[in-house]
Formats: sequence, structure tokens, C-alpha cells
Amino acid sequence: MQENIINYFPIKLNKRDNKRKTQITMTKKRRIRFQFCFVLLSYVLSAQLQPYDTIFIPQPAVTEKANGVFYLSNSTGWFTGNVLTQADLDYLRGILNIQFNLKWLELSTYKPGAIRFTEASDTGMDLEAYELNIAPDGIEITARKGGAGFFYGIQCLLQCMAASQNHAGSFALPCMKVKDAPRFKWRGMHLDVCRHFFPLDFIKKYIDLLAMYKFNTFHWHLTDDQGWRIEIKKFPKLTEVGAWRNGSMLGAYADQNFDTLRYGGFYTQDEIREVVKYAAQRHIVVVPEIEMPGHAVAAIAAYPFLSCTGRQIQVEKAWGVFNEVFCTKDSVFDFLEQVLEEVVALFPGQYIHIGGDECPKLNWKECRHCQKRLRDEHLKDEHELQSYFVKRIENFLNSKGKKMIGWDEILEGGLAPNAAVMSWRGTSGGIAAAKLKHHVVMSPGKPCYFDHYQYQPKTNEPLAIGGYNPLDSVYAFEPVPKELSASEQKYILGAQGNVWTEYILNPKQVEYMAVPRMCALSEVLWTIPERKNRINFLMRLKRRIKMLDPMQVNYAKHFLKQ
Ligand code: TNX
Repeated sequence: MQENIINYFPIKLNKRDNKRKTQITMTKKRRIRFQFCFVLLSYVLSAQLQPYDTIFIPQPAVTEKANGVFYLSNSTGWFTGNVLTQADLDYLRGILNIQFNLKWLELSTYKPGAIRFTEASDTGMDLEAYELNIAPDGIEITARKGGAGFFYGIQCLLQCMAASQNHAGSFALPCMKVKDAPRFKWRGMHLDVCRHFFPLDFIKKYIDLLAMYKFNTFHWHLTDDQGWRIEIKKFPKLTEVGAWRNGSMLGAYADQNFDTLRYGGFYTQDEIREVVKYAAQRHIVVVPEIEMPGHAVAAIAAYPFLSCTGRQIQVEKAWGVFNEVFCTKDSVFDFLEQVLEEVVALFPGQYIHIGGDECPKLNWKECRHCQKRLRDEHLKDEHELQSYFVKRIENFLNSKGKKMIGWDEILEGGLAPNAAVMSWRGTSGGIAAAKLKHHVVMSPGKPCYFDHYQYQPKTNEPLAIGGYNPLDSVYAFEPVPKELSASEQKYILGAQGNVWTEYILNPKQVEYMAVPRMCALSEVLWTIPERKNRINFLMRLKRRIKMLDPMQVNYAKHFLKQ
């Protein structure tokens, strides 16, 4: 794509010689030196200049070119005028220092040449919306006080700075006006910390990445067959026993190879609070997932009474779907309610994710408690029993002021009355839920599973679970299905990229699988379709991905050759 190359630098010649009123004749040597400096200066400056619409990911709703340049340096003042929250202010000061080595110069009154934050006069403005105005004599970010708009305006400013930094560490920002607001309310990225466990520092780095691309939801998959990763004070064995397995699957599933190393880890409640706070400071809500009634082997290994058989089992070493699931007897609900009570207290967001996927019904068919439950509750079959389970949990969560969300299996046997559905087996579950007037987050395996391969031939890639979701297919994803009427479409909250980690062994590999596909997804979620353009996106991505280098992000690089 042809870019607009704009000349931002009208060069003014030095008039000192005139003032001295002396006739100076340039020697040939001086003229050559002067010309050389001039050419060098223009080259350095033009190399730093970025056309105004090639800077951002995700692309804002409106960007308008303006004339001139704003020079930002250590002597630029910042006037926050009490409109930024303390959290936004701390974030901004920190990132300027860490990422750009810039000092913070707070102004008590606005002076021309400064960067100022202004409260929007329009009280109807979306809380996530912002305006960024870069002019030669100052930069202004306007948003609603207390909303996320200032933070997103700051993200744009940071992207602009990264694109305009010169070698001396100052910045020549092209003047422009940006007016922006997100398309979707749920802009999510997920991370499975059960199949492989990732340290707290990495969780924070992942959240930093989400924030840079204006995601606002971090779905933290905390419990599964292969590990229980959240400390629950009332049930210490969940982490003493359930967080550790005596080996892991090695290589491809078909090989059925295992090591014998003890593997595991968990987050203490203090650490969880730290993550929640860290995310909140970046306007990201953390949605915890506590899996039930399936994917519960680790919990059952810790407390065998939770299953139908009561057998002592081991935390799973293999990947897959397992028959040991939570029983539907009352003592299990008592246990889960106590667990959820602690979970609810840790996560201030609206939603709690209860999983609900891949629950084999084999044990329920042979369990006297479950069969009695079927009869007592007049349930037709085990699908209705699963629905009973989920509804009972929803009832509890609602009584605690929380909303419940689950994978699309929670539609089977009848959807709980207020539940939101995360559609992963294609979009049909999401379509069905929206038609029933339930909120939906679209996360279909194709193309939202970032544990699938991203490049072909697959043999050149690190072993992955399968599938093929290239960058282009993520960028082309449309979360609102055509099958829905205008009023039904309103139930689509947004979409989410999922990073399941059976075959993702460490943080570097998470980064490799997530980036740059999450950059493409960020534009799907933020940018109105009319402003999306695949070729332009690729160009921006190629230029801007370098912004991640100081953070040492191990992004997949094949797109650079695309
Ligand atoms: C399906 S998505 C699962 C996960 C796996 C994932 C692997 C969902 C609700 N369940 O347990 O990790 O596939 O791609």
C-alpha cells in the first residue's frame, strides 16, 4: 500500500550571520560540511517521521492529519489537572520511565508546550472513549473522568512516541487528531495456567501486553485436571495436593510418553490480589475460571469425596477429557459454594467463569446420588442433570451479586436463566444463546484458539495441539454472525483469544503463540469494520512490532516476510 509521506519539517536557516551584518563567504569546505549536515539531519528526521495513520494497533475510529510536529522530551511538562486517577498517573509515570527513560515533569498549571489531560464536557461520552489532539504547541487527551478513556489515550500516545523516537531519546510526533471508542465491550484474552504453570511475573507481562492492545478482559483458567492453581483457605489440600502432578505428557499425544518429574505450582491469595490490582490499574478485569462439573481431576485427587466413586485418584499427567467429574450430591455443592465464596471475594469483576465444558456423564449414570437427584428433580437425563448443576451454581453466584459465564455446553439440557455463554465449538452455541437473549462471548476454535498452529508447514513449527489459525484468519474474524437479527446482535459482548497450554511449555512459547495473533484480534475487537484493512494492518504490524523489543517479547516473526 502506498503511504502518505508528509513533510513535517520546514527547515529554517540560521540568521545569525545576517544579524552580525558581516559579509561572510562560505568556503567550499564549509559549504560541503553544511550540506552534509543538512542531508544527515533531514535523513535522521525523516527516518523518525511516521505518517499519522500508520502508527496505531488497533486502528482508531478516526485519525485526521494536522500540520506540524510536537517535540517531546525530558523538558516537556505534564498537566494532569486532577482528572487522572492515581492509578492512571502511577502507570503513566512508570511506563514513561521504564519504556522511554523519560523524567516526569508535573505542572501545577497548564503552560503551552505541555501535555494536558482534560475532562470531557460530554457526559454521554463512552467511558472507554477518548480524543487525542497532537498540535505543535501541545498535546491534549480528553476523556470521561474515572473511565478507561484516558488510559486508552495514553496507550495511543505511547504508540506514537515509540514510532517517533529519535536516537537521542526525544520524540518528534506528527500532529493529528484522534477520536476513538471501542467496537466491543468484551475484548478478551485467556490463559490456561493448569496444563503448564507460569510465574507471577509472566502473568503481569501478559497483562501488560493485553493493555497495550486495549484488551479489557483477562480470562484466567485456574483449575483443570492437571492442576489446581488458586489457594483456597478452607480447603488447603486443593493446592497442597491438587497443584502438583507426578509427571507430564511429553511430545505428541499419540506417543503417550511421560516424564516422572513432579510438576506444579499455584498462586496464593495475596498473589491473586496482586494480579487483580495490577490488571485493574490497566483497566483489565480478571475473570477467574473454576471448572465444574468436568475437568475436576486435580480437585478430586485432593478431596476424593467430590467424585461419585470416592476413589483416591492422582492429579492427571495426560491431556484430554476424563470420567472422574464432580458428583451432584449436596456435599459437593457445599464444597463448591465455599470455594466460590473465596473466589468471589478475590475477584471484583462482574463475571465468574464456571467452565461447564467436556463433562462425561458415565459416572453419573452409575451413581446412586446422581440417579436419586435425577428422580427427585424430575430430570429427563444426565444432560438435564448437568443443567441442574450449572443452574444451582448460577443461583449461588447471583446471590453473591455475580454473573455466571460458561462454555457453550451449558446450553445442553437447558440454559441457566441469567448465564452468559462463551462459544468455543464454532459459533452455533453463541448464535443459539443470543437468540435466547443471553449474552455471548465469541471464542470459536477457528480462529480464536491461539494454541493451534499459526504457520505452515506445521513440521517447521514447535509442536502444537493441531488446527491451523493463521494471522490472516484471525484478522478476518467477524464476531457478530449474520444469522442474528439486529436486536439479537446486541447480545454479542465481544470475543476472546484462548491460549490453552497442553503443548505450550513456558512463557516464551506463550508469547510466540499469542503474538502477533492477539494484535490482529485487538483490531477485530476495537476497530469498526470500515476502518479495517488487512494490508494496512500488516504494514503497521511490521513497523510497530519493534515496540515489543524492549519488553523482550518472543513474538512469532514469519509475518515480517509476508
Ligand atoms: C478444548 S475449549 C478445551 C480445553 C483444551 C482445548 C485445547 C474448552 C472449553 N475445552 O480443555 O485445552 O480444547 O485446544
